[in-house]
Amino acid sequence: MAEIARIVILTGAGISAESGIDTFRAAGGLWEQHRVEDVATPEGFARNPDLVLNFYDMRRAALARVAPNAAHLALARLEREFAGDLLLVTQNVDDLHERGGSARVLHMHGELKSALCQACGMRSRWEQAMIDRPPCPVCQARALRPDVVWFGEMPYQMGRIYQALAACDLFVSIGTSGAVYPAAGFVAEARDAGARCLELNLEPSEGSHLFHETRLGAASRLVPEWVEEVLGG
Ligand code: BJW
Repeated sequence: MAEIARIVILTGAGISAESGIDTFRAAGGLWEQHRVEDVATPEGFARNPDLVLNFYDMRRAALARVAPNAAHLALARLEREFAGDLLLVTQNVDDLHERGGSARVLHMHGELKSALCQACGMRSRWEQAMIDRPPCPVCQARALRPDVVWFGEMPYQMGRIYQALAACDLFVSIGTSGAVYPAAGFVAEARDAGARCLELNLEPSEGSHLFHETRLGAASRLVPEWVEEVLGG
């Protein structure tokens, strides 16, 4: 592992599953409990804002009842101790990477603890509920929405992510089904750019054949083992 200088890591809902946060596509997961088109599209929000605000208010409040697991902690250790470049990109809207100690996390699908003002466009740190239409801290308009990326919307910081994928030696995908683009396409980008691609997942993702290696198991075991390998040389 000594020759690895630039790593890009992509995490998905699977890394937070053992902390008690539901994944999306598993049996009993979030998309079995709620219709995607109702709660995760701009059209669904326009049709029934109360339903959508309530869905995200509940999930934001639930963060207080969960804690980072060994996989989040291991990635924070990697950030502290790895001498090369590391970009941690998460599709997750929870804050478990930060609470596990990661200081530099790119939330490409937004964050539960952030509000996006539809009037002024500003993003503000947000901890409370939105159901009562609180005013935007910047412009005072009662036009806040959850700062999450819904289907049909552009994920955050794509330029920076593609730049890092084009330059990395190692791409590691952790706990994501590979069902949602553009994140599902990152492995092909990295592979085409010459990076080694490693998947750590409970079950093979949809793009599993594109990885040079897939390790199957729980993130809380696989991620600390892999971090130890990288740091141990
Ligand atoms: C464990 C485990 C354990 C369990 N240990 N592992 C082709 C190209 C480009 C776009 C499209 C395309 N075709 C269609 C599109 C459009 C669309 C899309 O992808 N649709 C698909 C359904 C086909 N994409 C979009 O609209 C995106 N925007 C966009 O494309 O803009 C244009 C653009 C084009 C080109 C370049 C750039 C931009 C936006 C997508 C937004 C997704 N939003 C959501 C909701 C966010 C808010 C919220 O949380 O409510 O994001 S959907 C949902 O899915 C959420 C997740 O981040 C995302 C991914 O889910 P994830 O994390 O993979 O979870 P699961 O449940 O699917 O999988 C869990 C995995 O964990 C499984 O593999 C388990 O095995 C594993 N696991 N326990 C380890 N203990």
